[in-house]
Amino acid sequence: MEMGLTIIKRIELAKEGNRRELGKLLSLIESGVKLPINNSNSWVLGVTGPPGVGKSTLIGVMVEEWVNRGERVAVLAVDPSSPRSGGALLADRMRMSSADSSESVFVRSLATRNHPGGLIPFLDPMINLLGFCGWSRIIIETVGGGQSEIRIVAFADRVMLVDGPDRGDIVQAEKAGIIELADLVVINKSDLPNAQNAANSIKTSFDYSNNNDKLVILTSALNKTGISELIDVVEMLEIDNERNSLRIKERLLSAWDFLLLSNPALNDILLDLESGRINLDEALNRL
Ligand SMILES: Nc1nc2c(ncn2[C@@H]2O[C@H](COP(=O)(O)OP(=O)(O)OP(=O)(O)O)[C@@H](O)[C@H]2O)c(=O)[nH]1
Ligand SMILES: [Mg+2]
Repeated sequence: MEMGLTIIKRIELAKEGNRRELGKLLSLIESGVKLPINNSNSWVLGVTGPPGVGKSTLIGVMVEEWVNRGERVAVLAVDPSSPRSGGALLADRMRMSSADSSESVFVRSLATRNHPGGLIPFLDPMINLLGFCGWSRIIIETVGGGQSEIRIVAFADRVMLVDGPDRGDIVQAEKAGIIELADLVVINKSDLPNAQNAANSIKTSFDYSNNNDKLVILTSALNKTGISELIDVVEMLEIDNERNSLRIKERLLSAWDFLLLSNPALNDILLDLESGRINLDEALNRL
């Protein structure tokens, strides 16, 4: 019971703003410990998009704006492609800003390679803990355009897709189905040529599809333009029912996959399938 006491004490400290304890609790969650916390009203924004479009930089300037508005912001950077461009970059940026604001920012990197079954089972408990500890804005950054990124952003109830001035990337996102989950599309690097054209052509393609309620916004994280407007828009987003049910379905599929992948009989069943001793139906029954 010593263990339980310690965890409760840790949660208390983390709630008082102790970041070390918060970090430890997040590690405990990653190692499979369930925390005795009931909280389901965290504010979460998922940010995704192709590598290098400026997601981390953009999140950094958004965080500054949020902190200026009195929010406490926690960022979960999932699989940062390099330590420099992921959590570390954000952490550096925050260290450069005033000590006061760094109290209001918490950044944590998460690597899927540490978790063969994926991060999915830990996201909800992490989000709950952060919300419980008073982090009023929680951001999840993921890189790429594959199934696992969709699965991760589905844990956010607001989703922002970031792209660059090159329209090719958005086509990938369309194929992967990320667009369906996104509430808004941000074309970052608006300081570069073609950004306005890219935004226009995306808007046009939305008008011809089922996406005409989706907003397209231009920002330059580098020059800090469009940031305040972007925050205004994100703050006003209403939870969309149709997108929400898509997200909930993704969460259920994730949980289902995890259950399957963590079944202790899985390896034996796979071997039996391979050797032809059983068929798929029999495998399902055994699972
Ligand atoms: N010109 C310009 N460059 C930018 C802008 N925002 C970010 N960059 C640059 O783009 C590069 C990638 O930025 P990151 O913020 O690391 O991009 P990311 O999307 O987080 O990258 P990954 O996490 O690796 O996918 C860096 O060199 C940034 O300085 C912008 O608004 N304009
Ligand atoms: Mg990044």
